[in-house]
Amino acid sequence: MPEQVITPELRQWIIEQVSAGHSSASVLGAMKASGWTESIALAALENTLKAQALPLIEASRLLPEVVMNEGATTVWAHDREVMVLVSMAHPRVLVLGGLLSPQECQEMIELAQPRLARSETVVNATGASEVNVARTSQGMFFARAENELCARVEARMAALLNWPVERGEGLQILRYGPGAEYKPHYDYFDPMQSGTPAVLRRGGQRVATLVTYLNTPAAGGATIFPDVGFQVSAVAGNAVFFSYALPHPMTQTLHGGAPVLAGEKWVATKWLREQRFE
Ligand code: PD2
Ligand code: ZN
Repeated sequence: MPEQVITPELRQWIIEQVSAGHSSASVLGAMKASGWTESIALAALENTLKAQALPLIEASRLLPEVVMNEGATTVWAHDREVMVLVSMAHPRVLVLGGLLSPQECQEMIELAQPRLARSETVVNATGASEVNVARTSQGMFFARAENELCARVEARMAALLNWPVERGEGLQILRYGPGAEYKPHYDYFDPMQSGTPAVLRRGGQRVATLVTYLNTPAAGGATIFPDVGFQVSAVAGNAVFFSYALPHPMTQTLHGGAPVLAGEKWVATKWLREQRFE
């Protein structure tokens, strides 16, 4: 009976077995046959494959990404210089400064505002997840390139993230009132949900998210990543970007909008798809 500890040797053995073509199930069977408790064997298998396999999957997939010159703190995006304030590898998260000008933030809010009012009584159904709030949050979508501002901002985001405009959804604008929050969720479509195949026909999976803050709330409203204890303050014109190579929690892209404690919060969200989104 082996000691029930996941050693580097055990991890190495698991990788060898899987690399040699043995299925996870047969590796699990072999571990159980040699005395491992099923739950511990499963945990060892999952941990090892996550640590070894996720980076391989990430490396083999083309994802939206900011490409910077070595040592640079800013990146030129179409028509504007954008600051890269924070860069995290796992999960892949970037905090960007000055993506939109103060005037562009204001104009985006003004263009969205009348359409929020009209959709007041409509139940919010974004498909992937819902804004969980008490009547205080409202949303609307702009069509891609619907107006000059959207077209300009989308061209900038596409250049910034090296991802064609056609693979992006239209900008979604959200307004959170006092007390409103967005409970932690994933932005990808859950492969186990029955409605997902239909959603995926229109551009494939979501692979990355860019949330741009259109104002600075008086208090609260940070974007939080609970898996990694990380949060991004909502500051007008700044943005948080994150990508996910797989529609799986192992990407650690669980995120939410913390409650707005005073004032209001406006964001513009751009979701990037694998393929052309029409
Ligand atoms: O407003 C946010 O901070 C936020 C948080 C989580 C926005 C979204 N998700 C989203 O638009 O998906
Ligand atoms: Zn989200």
